[in-house]
Amino acid sequence: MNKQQTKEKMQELINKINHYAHAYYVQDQSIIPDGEYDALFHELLALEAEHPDLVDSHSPTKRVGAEPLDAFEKVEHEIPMLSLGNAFDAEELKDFHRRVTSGLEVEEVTYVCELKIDGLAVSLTYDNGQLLQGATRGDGQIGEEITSNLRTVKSLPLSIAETGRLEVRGEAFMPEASFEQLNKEREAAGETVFANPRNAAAGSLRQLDPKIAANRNLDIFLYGYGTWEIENIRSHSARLEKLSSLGFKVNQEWRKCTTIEEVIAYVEEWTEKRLNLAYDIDGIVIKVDNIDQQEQLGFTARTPRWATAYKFPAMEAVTTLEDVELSVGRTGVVTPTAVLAPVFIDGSTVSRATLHNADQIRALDVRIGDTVILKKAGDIIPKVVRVIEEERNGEEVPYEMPETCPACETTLVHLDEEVALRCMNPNCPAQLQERLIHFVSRDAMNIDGLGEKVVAQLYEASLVESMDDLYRLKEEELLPLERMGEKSVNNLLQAIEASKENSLEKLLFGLGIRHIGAKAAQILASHFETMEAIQQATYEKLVTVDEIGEKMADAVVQYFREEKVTHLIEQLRSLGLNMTYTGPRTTNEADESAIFSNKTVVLTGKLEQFTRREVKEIIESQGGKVTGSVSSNTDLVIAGEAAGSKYNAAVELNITIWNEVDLEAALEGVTS
Ligand code: 3BA
Repeated sequence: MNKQQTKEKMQELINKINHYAHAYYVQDQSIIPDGEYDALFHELLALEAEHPDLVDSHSPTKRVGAEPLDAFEKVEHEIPMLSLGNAFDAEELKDFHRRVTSGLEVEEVTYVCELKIDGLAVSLTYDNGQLLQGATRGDGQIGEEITSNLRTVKSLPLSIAETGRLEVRGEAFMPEASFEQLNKEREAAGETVFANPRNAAAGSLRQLDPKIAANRNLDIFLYGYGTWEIENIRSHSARLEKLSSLGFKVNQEWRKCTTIEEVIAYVEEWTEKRLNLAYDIDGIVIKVDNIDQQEQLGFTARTPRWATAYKFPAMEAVTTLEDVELSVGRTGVVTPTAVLAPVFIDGSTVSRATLHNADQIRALDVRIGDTVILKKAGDIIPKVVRVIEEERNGEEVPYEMPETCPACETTLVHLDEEVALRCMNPNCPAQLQERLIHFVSRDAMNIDGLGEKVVAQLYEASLVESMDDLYRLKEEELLPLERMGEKSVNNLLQAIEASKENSLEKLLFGLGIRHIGAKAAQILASHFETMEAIQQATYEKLVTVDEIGEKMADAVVQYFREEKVTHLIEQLRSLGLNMTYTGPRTTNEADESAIFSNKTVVLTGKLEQFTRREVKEIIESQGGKVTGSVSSNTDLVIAGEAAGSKYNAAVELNITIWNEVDLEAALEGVTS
């Protein structure tokens, strides 16, 4: 190859690598195997090593600059980076809307809603198609030049297909999983851990050696701009699309809203959905879409009048660990629970949190008396995430897990490789009670009036020990108990009686077979139809059932092999419990004749004839899927009394809406 050909070959490799990297890091799509990507990368590295004179400074191999810096330079932003005003509830969003409409002297205005990424605001300047400079926001006027650190962010293009000057702005952040991993490694290395992903991202970008940032798995979403000397586009939404098409990573959850009610619906939708995101967001940013209108509104001292930030209630709180309590689950697992000084967090007061197991207590090094950070995570159950060591005064007491069961004093053991400690006593009173509590719970036999307290009461009075005992309870045994009047006794006995008619899956789930949750129970019951068929099903037969895995099949076979189980089922049968499946017939999703075949349905408001659960069951049995919020993917909205924002959203998006009469008509002849 001559020089020209080598240069062309290198450019071709760069284009290919950039294309695949864009798919992988920006669009989250892996379009070639890792090995092939690595091969291209190494081919480029080799050519560059052979021809140092031909190396392009924006080559993807040049993300990590060579030398650590002594200090960061200060840089002045060409156009100041403003800050955002806040709104904390729907009323304040409506106030914002009133200010916008009256400022513009219009009735209606189009907004763009975006997720507010909880990271570090940065600015990136491109000229002549190349990334020239990256900087922190700083005080909005002057920031720090951190180009070599920002170049390491793999989703950020080093070159773009526009030659005009362009300054894009966005949020650098660390994904939740990378943060967890990083802290785990730091913990193991005896280093201090970061309090949250935001601090970890900021700490990484503040390093003078770019190799550190390069190893931190940072990411960036772009949402703003300063200097825009490329194609003149006059709406924010079209600019976001332009940034996407230039290869920038733009968060794709943004939505145009034409009323403030829609904005509020978006806020409510993400207040729930944010828990499932792979990164932290701390609110929603609402922006006037039209840029001429933005300019007309202008800004006050430091915040634009055309945008505001809705801030979510805090999900973290600081409190003290007062004690550790142990509970024994129905399978014998002993779980430590933190008893905390009550704190208000994300809408409720929290005074208990799970500590999972002894390993977790050791990993956190949490001691009684410690000041701790409490977090509401995706599963809504609060957990202790960190100890604030600086707050220790030396009087904190380390907690040791006991060696025996707190309920029956049997020696605790670790099964297989499990971290959990278990009590193996099958007659452990705590386990017996927990099994009963599970048996009567909503998704199992659903016996009203039989809560945790009543179960404990019945157990302590030696009236019930096993599930079948419940069906032998007599009025005269119950009446002498505390808080058991004639009326509550009657109600309770009636609820127990009524539960005998439950469809098989409820009983099956209630038995508490390992690995068999409510969903697996439903699948097994509808497939086998009778308890007998399930009792006799072989492992081979069980694993052929769709969605029943090996672990589940194994657990079912093992369970029904027990003589005690056979006896229990016999007892339940002779006491009159239904042992057949009477639920809806499951229809294949692909069955085109099913009423809701491949349809995404949203329920809103209250129906007269059906509970929400019933409607959901019917839709699912007829091939449909029920989701929580209305979007362009929704096929149908079923609206009852007092339908709210979802109804409005459906009208707005032109989605078919049914009322209860429509639903009944469609179900004619399908349900009993
Ligand atoms: N949009 C943060 N400011 C944002 C451009 C305005 C703005 C933000 C935003 C002022 C986010 C203040 C600092 C700043 C760029 C100024 C967002 C987010 N829009 N989606 C309206 O996701 N955190 N922050 N950043 N300019």
